[in-house]
Amino acid sequence: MMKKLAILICLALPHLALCQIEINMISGMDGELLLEDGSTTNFWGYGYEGPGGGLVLPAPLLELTVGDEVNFNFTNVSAEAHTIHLHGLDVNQANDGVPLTSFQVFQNQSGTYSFTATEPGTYLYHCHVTTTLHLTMGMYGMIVVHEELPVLFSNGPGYSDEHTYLFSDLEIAVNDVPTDAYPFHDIDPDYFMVNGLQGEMIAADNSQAIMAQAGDSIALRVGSMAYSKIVMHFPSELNAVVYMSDGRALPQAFAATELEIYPGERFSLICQPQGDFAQAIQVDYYDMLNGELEHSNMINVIDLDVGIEETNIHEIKNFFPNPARDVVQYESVYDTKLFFYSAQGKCVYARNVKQGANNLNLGLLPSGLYLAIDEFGKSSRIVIEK
Ligand SMILES: [Cu+2]
Repeated sequence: MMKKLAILICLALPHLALCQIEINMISGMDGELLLEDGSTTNFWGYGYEGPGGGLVLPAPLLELTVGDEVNFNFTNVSAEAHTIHLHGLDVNQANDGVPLTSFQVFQNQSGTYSFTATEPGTYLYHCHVTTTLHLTMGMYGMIVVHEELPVLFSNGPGYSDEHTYLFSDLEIAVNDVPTDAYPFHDIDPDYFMVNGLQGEMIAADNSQAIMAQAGDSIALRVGSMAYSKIVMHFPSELNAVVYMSDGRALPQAFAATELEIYPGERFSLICQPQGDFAQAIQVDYYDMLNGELEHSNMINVIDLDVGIEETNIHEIKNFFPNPARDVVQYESVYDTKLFFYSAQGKCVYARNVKQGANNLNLGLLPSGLYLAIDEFGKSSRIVIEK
């Protein structure tokens, strides 16, 4: 994977490449976050300097390799002081971004956090000034420290592909008018995100989907900066095994169909999909105070071997009319979400459906053959003819 915009100076030694990494970011308070309903709200965050840079939520994913010597430079272009806390990384106190023991960076000043990436794993970074407010405003990102080889850790399991999912949430009233400092439990989130995207925006962004063939080994790096408790639900066909927690290998790896992630936690997993795995990973967000389910998001899992022409899985439901031009009726035996895949295997559209008859307007899809798969892996074909 690319280390975007990082400047690398590598010294090739007989068995080891030591890299000096310079990361240059800005922190700011004038971000604009697009929400699922098309509206926007304010966010504060980090981003790369220069052309193509600017504030993003979450902050840029940092990919390092064990042994990298890192200078994480940032310039604060906003009115309030900020820091970068390297959450979980083995750094010394002077470089960990906690204001009292490290340093803050004030308006139009720059600072550098220096550390060596000693342990492979999944980490986070975030601002540690008035933490509850600056976090919920969006000042967080993920750091992955890779081994030289594509393995989770030395003598650990290997993988052929890798996905990162950072879960977070926000309370719209706070982001719209960020005036106060809050105790942690006063944040009552009402927008719930996967990599900064909500709801149908996740399915619409094909890069969020896991695409695999049976037998592949796919690494998942997951972490939470949410104020909610996260529960991931893995279809059993994914054969998800949790190998690492909070930047260390677990003494005993464990198979998971459910994984709870509390605020600040990270896990590294390997999935080895088999059978009818073209489903979705459900991500539930629970209120930390009363335990109520607040929201669910879906991460698509696509079987690259299921060509639309040859699919024969569970043709249990049908569209009427079929072929259709725009509005079709779809009968569902349960409440679920339908993901529409083009003949190229790309998820192009997603819609919630209720138990019973649903009228769906598919008029925005170009003419062609589509495979509609629900959250339980049941599929139907629909032809759109304009
Ligand atoms: Cu801050």
